[in-house]
Amino acid sequence: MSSFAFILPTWPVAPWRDAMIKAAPKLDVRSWPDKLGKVEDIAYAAAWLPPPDVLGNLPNLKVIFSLGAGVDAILSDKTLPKNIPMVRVNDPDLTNRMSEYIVLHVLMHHRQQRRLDANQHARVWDSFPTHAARDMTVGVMGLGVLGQDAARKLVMMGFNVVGWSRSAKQLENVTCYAGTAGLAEFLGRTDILVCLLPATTETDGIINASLIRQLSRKGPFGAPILINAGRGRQQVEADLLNALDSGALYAATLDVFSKEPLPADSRFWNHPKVTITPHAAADSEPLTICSYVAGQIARYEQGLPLENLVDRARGY
Ligand code: NDP
Ligand code: OXD
Repeated sequence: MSSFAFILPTWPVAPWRDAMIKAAPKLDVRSWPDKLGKVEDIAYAAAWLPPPDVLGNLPNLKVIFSLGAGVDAILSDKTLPKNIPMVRVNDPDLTNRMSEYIVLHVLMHHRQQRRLDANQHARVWDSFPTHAARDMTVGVMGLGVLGQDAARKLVMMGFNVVGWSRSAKQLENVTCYAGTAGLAEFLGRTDILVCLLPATTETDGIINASLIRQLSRKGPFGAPILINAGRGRQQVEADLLNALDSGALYAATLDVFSKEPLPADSRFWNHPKVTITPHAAADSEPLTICSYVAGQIARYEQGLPLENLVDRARGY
């Protein structure tokens, strides 16, 4: 019988074991570090933030599963065995959760909910003017599984939506830009920048002072807004803080940070223009994700191609 192992140093493993046993009752489910058994037995491993060396020490591993959509943490393991296929999560449940988050935070900024909250606390009845969604252009960086779904839902809400990706895309009612050649025009139209890019060497530090300078200042608030639910590595945090302090950025919602958990002494915590969420934009729900993983294992054992394979050379 094939054995399967979870490697989840930062998550409680019990709900995942229970879910996997439910999703694949015939699978021998183990977990690192204490319930791994003989390393030779493990054919399948599912990981989130695995420590280096663990995957590399499973000599008979056939498939690696990332329990998240992003695979940067697994790929950063220098001891990762080469030539073993890696499957990442692409599931409607996770996609819907991310789109809820993006729509929620675009609307929060657009309708100035934080100003309303502050007014309520101060018992101030201030019915200030608002503007239409069509007056706001949301630019989605990363038009993959998550970016495309968020873009479609923002279009449904009435926003102008533009998008940017590595290769050219066609999306109904979304003006799409691609590559370095398309970046400046994309940024120049963007009032609210949504980042749903993977963390790769090409996207590291992409949200920096130069990028912020290129964003539109013609929107309703006269300065752009940032929503980053991609990865913390993509933002130069000193540049973000400077831009927020100077007014070059009107506000930001940040779900991801260069160091997670965000250190208690970070200036982001109590910055008046910043909304923080703890890398929780789109949770991986154990039973949903385990059913997806079990489905991929069944495909593999029937000789069918695995789906949502990571392109290691590309980095996502
Ligand atoms: P996909 O691989 O489906 O999409 C990635 C998109 O980014 C693609 O459109 C790709 O372009 C584009 N892209 C990659 N590199 C570049 C580049 N150098 N320049 C321009 N565009 C680029 O990923 P998902 O949509 O599933 O997920 C995106 C990311 O979201 C994950 O990698 C993860 O970091 C983050 N995430 C965060 C979560 C959270 O809770 N905060 C939860 C889940 C994911 P192309 O289409 O041409 O390949
Ligand atoms: C991620 C995820 O990649 O939670 O961040 O799926």
